[in-house]
Amino acid sequence: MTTQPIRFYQTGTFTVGNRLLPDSERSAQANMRRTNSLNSGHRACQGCGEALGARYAIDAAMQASGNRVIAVNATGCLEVFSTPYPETSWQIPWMHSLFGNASAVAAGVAAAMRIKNKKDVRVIAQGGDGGTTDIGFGCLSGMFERNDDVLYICYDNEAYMNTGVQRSSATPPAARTATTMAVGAHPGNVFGTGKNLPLIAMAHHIPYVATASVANLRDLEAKVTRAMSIRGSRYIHIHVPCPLGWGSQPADTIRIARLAVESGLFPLFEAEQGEVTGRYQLRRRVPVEEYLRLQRRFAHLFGSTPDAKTVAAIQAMADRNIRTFGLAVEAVV
Ligand SMILES: Cc1ncc(C[n+]2csc(CCOP(=O)(O)OP(=O)(O)O)c2C)c(N)n1
Ligand code: SF4
Repeated sequence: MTTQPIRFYQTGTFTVGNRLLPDSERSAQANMRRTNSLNSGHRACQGCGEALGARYAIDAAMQASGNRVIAVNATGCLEVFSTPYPETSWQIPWMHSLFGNASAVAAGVAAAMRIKNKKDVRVIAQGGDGGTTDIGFGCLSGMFERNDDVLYICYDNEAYMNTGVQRSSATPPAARTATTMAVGAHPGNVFGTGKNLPLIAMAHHIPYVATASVANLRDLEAKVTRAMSIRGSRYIHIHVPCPLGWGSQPADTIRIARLAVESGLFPLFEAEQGEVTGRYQLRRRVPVEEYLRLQRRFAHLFGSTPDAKTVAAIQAMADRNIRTFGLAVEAVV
């Protein structure tokens, strides 16, 4: 088949761009034989970033492994909306662990596969940010330290959504949740707390760490595919807007995810053995205000008494990310 040079933006569309690419470069979602791992009929809210991220991630993992994936799922929205017993939307071998031990259960499944000499069967553990950065953190760190052959995927919607939007250690500063200050001079989550799980994962020197976003699904698929080509512990942290918890319009999910990336608040990068090996550079840089204004959890920053100081502090966080990860186009020659 003859091919023609194509422009970057053409490949972002599944209807047109993929037909212009050689088979090997087409997205998993454009493949008619994709698994549809997380099938229709589940009960996620309209515009749920987590449902979208999980479908793309697991379909890409299935494609990369010749459909040999077992997934272990922590308690949380993804588990609850996909699998109201006795129904399930999963089309793959899938197991519900406890809230805090998905990585330990997955490590056990991987060990069982090794003992049974089924090394072609690959194991994925997945959960929300609460299940990952808080209650599951010890088990996850242990899995990294042992370098168990598991890909862990965290779907970060920045709070405990399944139980009614409580703060997690991944909730950003100033965001209002059901358990952060509702009133006062500085309502919302406090500054200076929380955890950056991708950086903590890198500190374990595991083979592969990446961040991804539903704003860039080709990049997400590529990172899952890369992770599946590696043995040992791997970690992917996916930013997934949650219309219910963030107070945003369901139709704005991708727009908001894109603004998080383009403002520098959610840097996209890859790291191997603790060293950053790739980053997504920002062709268009937007002020954080564009991202914050679309979400009611930040509405108190823009009301009748705007809180410019807090917005400036959030802007400073984005600017720091841009410097730290070299995201500005002019940063790399
Ligand atoms: C030991 C334990 N504590 C609390 C709960 C209740 N619980 C179930 S899901 C959940 C929140 C999940 O939040 P997160 O991991 O961030 O995932 P999300 O729902 O946001 O995707 C909580 C607190 C539980 N199932 N088990
Ligand atoms: S609460 Fe949020 S994460 Fe949960 S299903 Fe709804 S949109 Fe998705």
